[in-house]
Amino acid sequence: MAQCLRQRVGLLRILSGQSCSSPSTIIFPLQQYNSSSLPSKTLFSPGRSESTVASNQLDSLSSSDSDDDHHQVLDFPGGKVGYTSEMRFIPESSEKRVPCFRVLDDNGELIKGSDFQQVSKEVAVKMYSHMVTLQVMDSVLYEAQRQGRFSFYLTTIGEEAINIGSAAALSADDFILPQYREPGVLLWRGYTLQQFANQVFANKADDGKGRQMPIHYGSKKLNYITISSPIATQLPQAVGVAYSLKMEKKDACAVAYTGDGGTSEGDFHAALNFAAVMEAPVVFICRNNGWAISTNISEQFRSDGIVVKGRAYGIRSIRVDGNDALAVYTAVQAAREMAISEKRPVLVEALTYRVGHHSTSDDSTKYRTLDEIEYWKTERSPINRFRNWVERQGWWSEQEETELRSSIKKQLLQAIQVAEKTEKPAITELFSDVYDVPPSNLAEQEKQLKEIIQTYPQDYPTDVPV
Ligand SMILES: Cc1ncc(C[n+]2csc(CCOP(=O)(O)OP(=O)(O)O)c2C)c(N)n1
Ligand SMILES: [Mg+2]
Repeated sequence: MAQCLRQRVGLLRILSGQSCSSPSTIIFPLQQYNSSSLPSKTLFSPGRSESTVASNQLDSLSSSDSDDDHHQVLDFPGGKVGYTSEMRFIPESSEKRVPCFRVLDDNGELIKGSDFQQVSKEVAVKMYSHMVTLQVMDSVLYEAQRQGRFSFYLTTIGEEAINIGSAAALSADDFILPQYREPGVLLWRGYTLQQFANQVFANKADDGKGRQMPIHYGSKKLNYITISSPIATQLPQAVGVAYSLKMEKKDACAVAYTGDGGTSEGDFHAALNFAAVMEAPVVFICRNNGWAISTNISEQFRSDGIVVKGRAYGIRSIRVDGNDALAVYTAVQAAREMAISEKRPVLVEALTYRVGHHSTSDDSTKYRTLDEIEYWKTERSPINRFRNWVERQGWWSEQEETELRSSIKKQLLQAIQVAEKTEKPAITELFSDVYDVPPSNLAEQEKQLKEIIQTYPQDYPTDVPV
């Protein structure tokens, strides 16, 4: 077996993009050579990337423990490859699944010998408070939607550790390209509860001027690109953002979030390949929560999740326990550091579970059991786990918990009242901000819309100024 090489970043071990193979994942060309027998020159140019060309991987492998005597290599475009006379296919999957990086056990106890980035009391308490704020915001806004006060909502319940753990590991200069189940990242960056409420109520104070569906947040000030409904479009866009950051020599990266369902889109694959080839400083964070609405992951892919897809594209990758805030924080911090300093993409697969329904348009009990949901809500709660750890450090108490929850609830109820009372944007706002001078067809559409509203007022909301 070829020796398994691992990259180390601080204490954290990350799956190297190409060269680490477990006994059952045979990477066919890499097993059949011995570095001492490599020809000194290659006939083919290795291309631009010093870190990812195949010839470098061969050079960097110190020895092969194969008994195979075919220690010969051939030059091909892309670099030298060993050859074998034995016909062997790469197996479709390894026997062992890629392990999941974890720091805290289910009880919030630190696992001995864990590679983890220590956090200060201040950061830990801020992380915990934001996880709770997100949870309370979700429950209050979800209820408000069920009362019919606005049209749609989607919770992040069960994924608070991914949201807050990753947000805390990033810098404000990093650009976030979210899917939609990452409002915690925006919360961490300073988006206020009032701003969240204004968006879902689509009022005049909303940053998006009420043009988007609820939960499609965005903030130019906070480098949080507005959410797009079509799944995975943010992924290739993130590569472009990352590439421009690299060209401008910024000490920042792009961070793109996707769900497991997002990886079934062509855009995911285009983005990974594009990022690898362009050596773009982008961190892809995949929240693998088991479901894409009612489609289980078993119907989406047959690979060992998402993490192994990184290697297929030549991207360094790690699998992390998405319900462990400290593990997410540690891994994302290391991924960010590598992305920026080494100018390369990194993929983080965070395993988790979507505890809520997909959205208010879904009833998840139609396709999964209540017991399963309850188990993840209670036994595997990322909030309880992190709370146990923070309490063990002596940084949190029952009294602080009660005060925090009641204060956030009050702030939210107040924010909802204000948002609900605030006027809606005028209908003309639908047509502004795209063109300096609106073209004639758009001006015509605006005129027609106003006429239709005036003719059929009963079919249009009365609170939208025409
Ligand atoms: C291109 C496209 N196809 C389908 C949809 C409908 N849709 C919205 S969310 C979703 C599931 C996405 O699942 P996942 O990426 O796993 O995210 P999760 O909801 O689990 O966080 C689907 C299919 C869409 N918005 N865009
Ligand atoms: Mg999902």
